[in-house]
Amino acid sequence: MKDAAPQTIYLKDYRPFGYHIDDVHLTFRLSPEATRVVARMSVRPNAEYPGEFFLHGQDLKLIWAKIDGAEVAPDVTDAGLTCPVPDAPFVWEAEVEISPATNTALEGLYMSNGMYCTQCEAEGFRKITFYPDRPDVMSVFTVRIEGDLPVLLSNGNPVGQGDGWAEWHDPWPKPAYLFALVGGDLVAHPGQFTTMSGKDVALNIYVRPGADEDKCAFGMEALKRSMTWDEKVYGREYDLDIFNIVAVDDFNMGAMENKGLNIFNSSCVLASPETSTDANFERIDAIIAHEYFHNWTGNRITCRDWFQLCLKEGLTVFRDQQYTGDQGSHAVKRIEDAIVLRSHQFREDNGPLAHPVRPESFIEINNFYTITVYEKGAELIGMLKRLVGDAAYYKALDLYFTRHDGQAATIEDWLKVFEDSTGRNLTQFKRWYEQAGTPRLAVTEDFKDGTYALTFTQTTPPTPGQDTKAPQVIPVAVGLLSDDGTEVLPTQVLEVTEAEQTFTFDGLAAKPVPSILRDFSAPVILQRDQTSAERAFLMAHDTDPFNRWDAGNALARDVYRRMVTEDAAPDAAYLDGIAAILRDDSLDPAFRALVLSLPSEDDMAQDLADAGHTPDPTAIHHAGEALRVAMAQHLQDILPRVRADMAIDGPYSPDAKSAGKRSLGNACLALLSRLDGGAAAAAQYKAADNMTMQIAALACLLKIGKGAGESAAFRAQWREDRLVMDKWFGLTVSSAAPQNAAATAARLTQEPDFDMKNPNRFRAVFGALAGHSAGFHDPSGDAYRLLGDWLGQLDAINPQTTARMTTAFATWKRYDGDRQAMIRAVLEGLAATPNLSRDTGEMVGRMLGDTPS
Ligand code: B3K
Ligand code: ZN
Repeated sequence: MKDAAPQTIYLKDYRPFGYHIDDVHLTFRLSPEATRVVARMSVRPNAEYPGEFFLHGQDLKLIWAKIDGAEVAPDVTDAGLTCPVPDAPFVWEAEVEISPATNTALEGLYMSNGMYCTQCEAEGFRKITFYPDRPDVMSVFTVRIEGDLPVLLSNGNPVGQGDGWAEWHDPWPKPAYLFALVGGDLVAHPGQFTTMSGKDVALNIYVRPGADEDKCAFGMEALKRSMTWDEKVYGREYDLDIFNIVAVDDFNMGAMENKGLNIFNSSCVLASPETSTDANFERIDAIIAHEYFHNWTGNRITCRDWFQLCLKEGLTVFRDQQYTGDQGSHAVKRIEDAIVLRSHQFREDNGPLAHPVRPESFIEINNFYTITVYEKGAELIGMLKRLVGDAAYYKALDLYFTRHDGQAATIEDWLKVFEDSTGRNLTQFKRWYEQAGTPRLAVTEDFKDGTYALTFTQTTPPTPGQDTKAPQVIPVAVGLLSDDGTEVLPTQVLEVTEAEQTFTFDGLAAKPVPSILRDFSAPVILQRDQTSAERAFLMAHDTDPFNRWDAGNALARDVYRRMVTEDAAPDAAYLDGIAAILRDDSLDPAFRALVLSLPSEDDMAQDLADAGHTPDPTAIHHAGEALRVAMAQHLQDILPRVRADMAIDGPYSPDAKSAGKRSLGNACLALLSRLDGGAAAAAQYKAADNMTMQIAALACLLKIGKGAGESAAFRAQWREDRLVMDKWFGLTVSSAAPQNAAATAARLTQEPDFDMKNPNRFRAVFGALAGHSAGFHDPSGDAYRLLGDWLGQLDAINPQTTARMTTAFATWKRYDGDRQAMIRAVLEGLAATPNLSRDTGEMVGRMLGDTPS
């Protein structure tokens, strides 16, 4: 049943629920198309906030309902039910019927390859039973599952099992969004962990029997590393006897932190050297850590309402970033995170989908699981830590865990903890949560009589619903260098709080070279007139690795931009700068690989738009290719030597050091392929004994228009491995020539193993198309229409994935009139789709500018 006219929900309208649910007993009788769910809960009126007894419920067939054992006839709508209830504690019971097998939205209880599984965050529990499906209603769950399946799992600890049934009890009160159930023919990869206070925890990763069984070892090690790390760094111990992870093929996102029963997209947990790349290993490690860390930041302390989503997500992302940094290099991790933030979050901030880290309204909350809430949310935690210092940060976190354990908290609670434990006033800092958009921080310098001055001016452009912005507190880490590269002033954090503010440094013998926004200390755009010579100097000498990389990146952007707009030849300062870095064997290979990488084509489109040009994706693509050829020629004497130095003897290991070497070796290979017609890549493809080396070689070949034979061989070799095939589908689209990208994607949808119901496969093809800037924006408009058609079809099957993928169009206003007209037609066509979901309707409306956000 479709909803009535979509309603906007506002933060300002928050009201607590009128009842407490002290405990819940659920009984599931599993059956693909007619699962019965009996719920029994102890209800108590909330004396402080009396209200109507409304239980959410969606797509449920009510069989019966009882209050204190007597049957009642509630008033049921397509959003839930209301019922007259006693003004005293009572027992509510209801039985409903649901159909997991036909639930293609993958929200609530559904089936994936014969396995029952659930996804309840944000509002999926209401598709399982009638319940106050809101995060501030926390209760103790006991679950009985009946079904003829070898493995039946739910949250908490197992309390009993027999032939065809199992019972679970979770002692920790939790909101319904953390409920989970799994039933299927599964095998466990077991593990064990002893916590810091000596408690034994049984660990399991469950997969379907067969090939996946060999792909669990890395995930298990990652889980143990995460458990140890959270004890060591945050003093947080696990709190149940068992921790289960289940791999599921059909999943709308990466993974889900259900209490004691994490459910993972199989692409985010299964790994083997032959089938997974270094990037896969690093991502799996980070996601396992992220979901595990949610046990404290999300589960023990949850969110009062969905507007507070960043409370758990920003903090948990920050924690997983710290963890990944600890596994390898903090500098490299910081650069990688900044690349993602600038490319995707700044892009979101720049368009019609911009919203604050804590939004104030939404139509469909699933549309707000965004990079702004997650990654910018994490940046806010990082800024707070930088402002108060490490020791004060961990002290505040201890207070947060003590004060709010077992609660559903708010951003106000979070900031109050910091205010109380540090004495700092965070009123201005809170604007970071409330104001959307990326602040621009312009800086000018002055030097006179031994005094050096830096003047900062901050402005944030208007975003939907927010025309004016107040100044924010921006921690700017600054160091000063002398002209021989030695540090005159080590890093200090300046706190920019005014619209315009000057900081002075006295007693300097000569005008220094400033290194500003070290370690990317705030998610802002630094605007500064800087010569190529100064950038090249910083690229060679900055003692802050982030800014050293960033100086090279800024040079690359200049060079690239001028190649597009002026047909200029690449600047020698840039080419000499990267040559010097590449040659410097004292530098971390992963860092050198990052210095060799260019801004993406989409980054350049944004860069050009910011500079007042209308970007032409085709011209950007050709300039990028020409720049790579120029780089290859300039570096041709060094590339083979460095690549050879990066060779690794012995068996594959995904550790950060080895991965860094492969990353640099493959960056060299990509450039070399522009010179040798692909000979080295073809040889590497043949010799490869792990996926990182194999797929990098294939990508190099396809990029230069070769590799048809290798691609076919790859397809044949890995046809049965769905995760490797997702890579092949994606790479085939992303390496197509721009004018063939849409046709390539269309052709792939005809392959027998293309399955639009599987989000991984759909994203492999269409995510790659949307990410292929020149192909997606090909002047024919074919890619726009192809994606629009497929999203129109997918919406009826899976609204969440559809809505998310509409963001491919979010930058449409950057482009020329023809492209805009074609995209508008696609968006309007989607908006007019009969029975369009609330999810997609909201996204399309915001992009067309119809819905205020
Ligand atoms: N909390 C989940 C995301 C839920 C998304 C709902 N549409 C995964 C995570 O952030 O860890
Ligand atoms: Zn999360």
